[in-house]
Amino acid sequence: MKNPIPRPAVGALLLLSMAVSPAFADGGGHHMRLPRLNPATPAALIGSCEALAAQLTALPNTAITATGTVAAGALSQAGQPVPAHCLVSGKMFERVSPADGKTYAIGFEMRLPVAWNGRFWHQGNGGIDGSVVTATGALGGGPLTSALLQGFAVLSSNAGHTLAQGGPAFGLDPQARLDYGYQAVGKLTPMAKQVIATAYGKGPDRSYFAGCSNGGRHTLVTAARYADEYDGYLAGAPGFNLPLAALANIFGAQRYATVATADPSSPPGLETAFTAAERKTLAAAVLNRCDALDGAVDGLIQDTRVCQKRFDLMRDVPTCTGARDGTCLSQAQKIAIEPIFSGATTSNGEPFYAPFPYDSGIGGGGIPFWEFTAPLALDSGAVGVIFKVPPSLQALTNGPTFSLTSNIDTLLAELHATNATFVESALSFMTPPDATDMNAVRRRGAKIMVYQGVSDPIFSIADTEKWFRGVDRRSGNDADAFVRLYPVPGMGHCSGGPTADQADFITPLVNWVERGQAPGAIVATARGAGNAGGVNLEVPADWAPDRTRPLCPYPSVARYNGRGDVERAGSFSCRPAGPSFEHGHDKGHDRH
Ligand SMILES: [Ca+2]
Repeated sequence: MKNPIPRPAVGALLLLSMAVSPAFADGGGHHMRLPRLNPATPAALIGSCEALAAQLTALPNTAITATGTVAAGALSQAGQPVPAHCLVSGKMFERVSPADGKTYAIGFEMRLPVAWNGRFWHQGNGGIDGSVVTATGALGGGPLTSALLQGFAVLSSNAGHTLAQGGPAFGLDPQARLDYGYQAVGKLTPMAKQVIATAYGKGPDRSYFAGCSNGGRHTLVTAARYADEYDGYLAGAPGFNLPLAALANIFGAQRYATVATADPSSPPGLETAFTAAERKTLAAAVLNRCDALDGAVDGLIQDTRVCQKRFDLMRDVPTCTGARDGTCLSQAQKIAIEPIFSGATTSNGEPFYAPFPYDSGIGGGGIPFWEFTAPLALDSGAVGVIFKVPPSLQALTNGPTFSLTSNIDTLLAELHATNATFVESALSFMTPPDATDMNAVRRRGAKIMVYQGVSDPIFSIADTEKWFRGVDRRSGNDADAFVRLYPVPGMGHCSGGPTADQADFITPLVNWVERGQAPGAIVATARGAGNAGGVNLEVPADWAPDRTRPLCPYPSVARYNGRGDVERAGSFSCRPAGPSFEHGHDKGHDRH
């Protein structure tokens, strides 16, 4: 159902070719066939891994520090042994910072399968980077597969700094900020392709970029900045507005602090504002109002956008008449919490980040970290030291005080600011330069797949949906030809929550890029007891442990067919959704 909508001039031909043909219209309204990219072809590693080091001495600005063979089965993923590969470690652009005297470099590793599938996979990592995470190309909770398992050559990097040198303190060095934002990717990409060409006798036939959270941000930033270099993008929970989302999380902490019953600056003080029992009470109230909208009372809300119209925090959650006991929210709590969901604003009511939808995962186990710990321990350092101009040393030495007492309007202005030292603002170096203009990706014949938890508490699915609609507009209503967004009901940030979150996005992406097979619904499995990829303890006890659901491409949603086993994806179909989230819940968040 997500094939291109037939257009009159080419309708009949299009219908015949829909199964294999990606699209026909460009953004200017001209009908044109988007390029079809040829499938990658396999190759084998030439010679020994150990001998490779001697062949890589002439790489510009690069030092290879180690190469070594990793035997088959030394790593495992998704319960499967990873095939034999060559591990190449190195660093690029090593330098001493004039700002802080520390040594910086873009550290990386590449894992090159002996039996290679002809493809390059650039793994974007999460958080504030700073670690060379093992280059397996795995995504999501309990992944079914990984890029390395499938035979990709995989690159992972620290994006230009090491956490061991002081966490967010790298933000004091202007170049380290830019490398983290986008420049490390720009420097690593040609190096990695050259390593691959040396190792296999040919460069990658097809190149992919993927990651979740900040890795999803890297993915969409790369799509915007380096569209000539990649053919496929897989973005999980893309924090493409990361500086604004981080500030929105600080805004949330300041709201929670108004109703905390213990010192909000030290754990678990902030959480006393909205306890685990109270979050479960809210989730139950949302389910009570919205679970049946999709035809199945099953603990999942597929019709997120209609739910936002139906659910009312003030009306649908009991208001405490006496002391708080977990089964109600006080009027003061409701007033404190509502703006966190309706979307962070400046002091005069101007929205600066998206609203967050009410969903079944609000009571999930990953929520308190993002809502109560992160604003004081992560967002403080990110906003205060890495993003804003000028940086604030208080954010390094006392994150809680920084986040709980800083003026939101001032911080927002500082995310946009530059000075003589920091010549690029956070909103420039961290975000895609023009996020909804993905036409260079489209014209190349490349494809973008995005997935995100509806209950993600740090990057809002509403922000990503708005991005998708923007991409659609900017491409002449042609987003279907090259972008898919898969909301995952109940899922928190990247994985987990009361949800079915185990799915393979890699295979459908490759099939779309290289075979023109546009993806429709993707089946996701709940990771209940016995799951080989890693059990998710939040799968409700009354679900089949291996419950399956179709993940439906936005804007369609999964609806129960009215018959068939409610535990099986086959009993659901992707259907048009109700009115959009914003149309039904319009509080002015769609401003540009
Ligand atoms: Ca339901």
